[in-house]
Amino acid sequence: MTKEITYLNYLKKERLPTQWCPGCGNGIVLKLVCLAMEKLNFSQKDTVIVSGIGCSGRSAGFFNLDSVHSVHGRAIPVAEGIKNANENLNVIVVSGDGDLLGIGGNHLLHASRRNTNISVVCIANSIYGMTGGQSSPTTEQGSRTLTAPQGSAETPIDVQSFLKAHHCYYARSTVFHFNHAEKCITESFQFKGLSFVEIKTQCITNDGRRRGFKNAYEMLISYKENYKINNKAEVLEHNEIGIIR
Ligand SMILES: Cc1ncc(C[n+]2csc(CCOP(=O)(O)OP(=O)(O)O)c2C)c(N)n1
Ligand SMILES: [Mg+2]
Repeated sequence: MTKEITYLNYLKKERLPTQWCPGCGNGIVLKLVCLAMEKLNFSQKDTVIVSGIGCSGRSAGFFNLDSVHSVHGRAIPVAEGIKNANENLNVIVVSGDGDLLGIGGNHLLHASRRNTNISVVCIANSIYGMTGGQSSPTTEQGSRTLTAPQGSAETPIDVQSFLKAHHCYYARSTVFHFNHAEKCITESFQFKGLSFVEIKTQCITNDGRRRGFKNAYEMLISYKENYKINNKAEVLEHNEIGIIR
């Protein structure tokens, strides 16, 4: 018997291709989220997507589900409100690193204390992509950005410790490690409590080109070279991807 729902059913096909730049990793993350929903047989009726503002914040508009394109930094409290109003819904946030960890960072911090049963997928492209490539909370130390032409002086934010302290789920992966990323997201959707999955992904237009990458493929390969999988870690090192248990 053929399955009724395939991952493509979770997308508004008439809105494809997306308006994102050629080489953008956001589409890979959309596919990962759809595959995880398909694997868990999420019904379209009972699933809601919430995004904030940014290139990645446009994600909500591509899902063939009830969705909210909310305010900058406020995707998590909007998602919590939806979940509190109807606990039977699968409530998923898909948004950017600047949105969730910069302007929205305080909401993540305090949502972790409530440990509401929502899933957050963070598209971590290490810059504010939409506004031209300013440093974001996930910018690597030494990385050149629009606002740090000599290289960022700061270390990237590490949210795993407070999420772990509040018994939330944290995983990190990259768009290069496609199967690993799918596993991280699928498990996060099954977790009863707040889950946060950080997916490292490339922005060739406003980040890669400034740092000397010729194309998005080169950026993808850099994830292969720079990140090692460790799914048994209690704490992920800077160069590790995995699931914290
Ligand atoms: C209150 C408010 N402040 C600032 C902005 C400008 N702004 C739009 S998108 C964005 C950054 C988004 O970065 P990120 O969440 O990393 O998304 P990306 O574009 O990188 O996918 C900013 C600062 C805004 N729209 N609203
Ligand atoms: Mg970003």
